[in-house]
Amino acid sequence: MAPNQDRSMLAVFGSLTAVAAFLLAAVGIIVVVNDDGSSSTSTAAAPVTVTLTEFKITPGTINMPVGGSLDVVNGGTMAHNLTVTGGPGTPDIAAGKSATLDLSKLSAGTYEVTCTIAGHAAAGMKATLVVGGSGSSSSSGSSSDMAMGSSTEPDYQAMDTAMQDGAAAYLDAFTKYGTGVPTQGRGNQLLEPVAGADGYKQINLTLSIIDWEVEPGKIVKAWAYNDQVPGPWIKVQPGDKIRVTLKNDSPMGQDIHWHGISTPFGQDGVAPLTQPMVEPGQTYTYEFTAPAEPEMGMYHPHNGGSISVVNGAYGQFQVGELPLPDGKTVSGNKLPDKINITKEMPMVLNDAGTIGLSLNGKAFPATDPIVANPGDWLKVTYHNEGLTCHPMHLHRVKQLVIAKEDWALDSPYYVDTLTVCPGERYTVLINPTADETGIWAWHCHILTHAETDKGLAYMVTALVVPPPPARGQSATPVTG
Ligand SMILES: [Cu+2]
Repeated sequence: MAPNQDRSMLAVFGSLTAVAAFLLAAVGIIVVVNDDGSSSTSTAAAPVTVTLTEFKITPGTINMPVGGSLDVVNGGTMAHNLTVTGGPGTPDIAAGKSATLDLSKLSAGTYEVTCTIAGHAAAGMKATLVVGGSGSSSSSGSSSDMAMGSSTEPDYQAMDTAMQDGAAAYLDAFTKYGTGVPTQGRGNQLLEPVAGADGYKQINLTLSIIDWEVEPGKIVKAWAYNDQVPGPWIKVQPGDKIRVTLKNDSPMGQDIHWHGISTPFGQDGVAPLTQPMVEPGQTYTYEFTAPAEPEMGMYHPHNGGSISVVNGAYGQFQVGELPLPDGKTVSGNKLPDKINITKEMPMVLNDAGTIGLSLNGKAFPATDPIVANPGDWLKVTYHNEGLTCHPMHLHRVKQLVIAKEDWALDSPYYVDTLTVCPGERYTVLINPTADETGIWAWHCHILTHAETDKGLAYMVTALVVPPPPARGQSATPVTG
């Protein structure tokens, strides 16, 4: 990674567009190689191929003749199935595998097809199946996702314009407000309870379905603790006596699991295994003593989590502060004898449900940039509350991984990309230097988690190290 201070965010955005253009060019042509080695363009109709990915069924409208079958390919990274609502379906298909779905018994008509694995249809895995319609081959329906294939030539210039407009709006909002493009609602509000007369620190959590603005103008039904996505960032100290009162204002049975936090069995929050179900309208109280050593956990429902968690019911639960690698040497770099953290924050990843691909409950351009001055020590804990892994890439400024979940690493290590899978937490330190000023893109490197044909999107934020230098002009356009 060569230092390249001229590379501003917009230049980076431009290169992402080029990647997108390449992907589009790559999927526009379908060539069938015949047995004799010759090739021809495909015109055959059956069986029709359907591709499953996170979280989309392609094409969005599947046209199939009466008596036909579907070739269902799992092109994603986790198991999926394809099921006609009220009708036949495939078994769960492992990533990279395929299955044939015999639909010869279906009469002409229009059907809904989904992946029936919990949460996947809600996350977008729904499509329309037209049997015996006028179309003899499949065509792309509602899909606007650039990597998903389209029979028409994409408008690359419109994509470039959208990319630049979106990035400009983000930078403009940051200049004006110090935030992403403003939206209603803010998650991760710090909740540091104080002990009452009986020595307990009381925490009140109400779970309900609220309107949540994920990105400007996009309001979804979120399952939220105390009207926040993520829910309040709860911070207590080792050995604290904790009392949490849960009020269930949601429509299904609840519990709270303290993921990664050492609690007695009866407080683990797994109904009906460790406690009775907290029915809608009911209140339930947890009481436990926080562990004696620091732990970095999260809290979320266990019962019905495939619905409520991806829809926003999650938060950081922190016991004390994990130890820092004071004075250690990492890859030849001696760390200070006393590291002073200037700012700490959770970064909660999600990719499904009503919230969808997001960082801390917001999608770009509503994601707030994170500011760190040269010499600052920023401490960020990633939590993955979604359904798939995310390689989180920060440009130029390295991330020092100091802890995996509750355990400080004996040998911390530097990364520029850190993959965080469901249920995992990693804590990283970020310490920009004076020659690392800039507005650095910070995003999931699964490109369709960071961009659409409308420009940057979803799991993208920025690390701002003031003062950002002027935007570079190092790339000379070549014509002819
Ligand atoms: Cu991702």
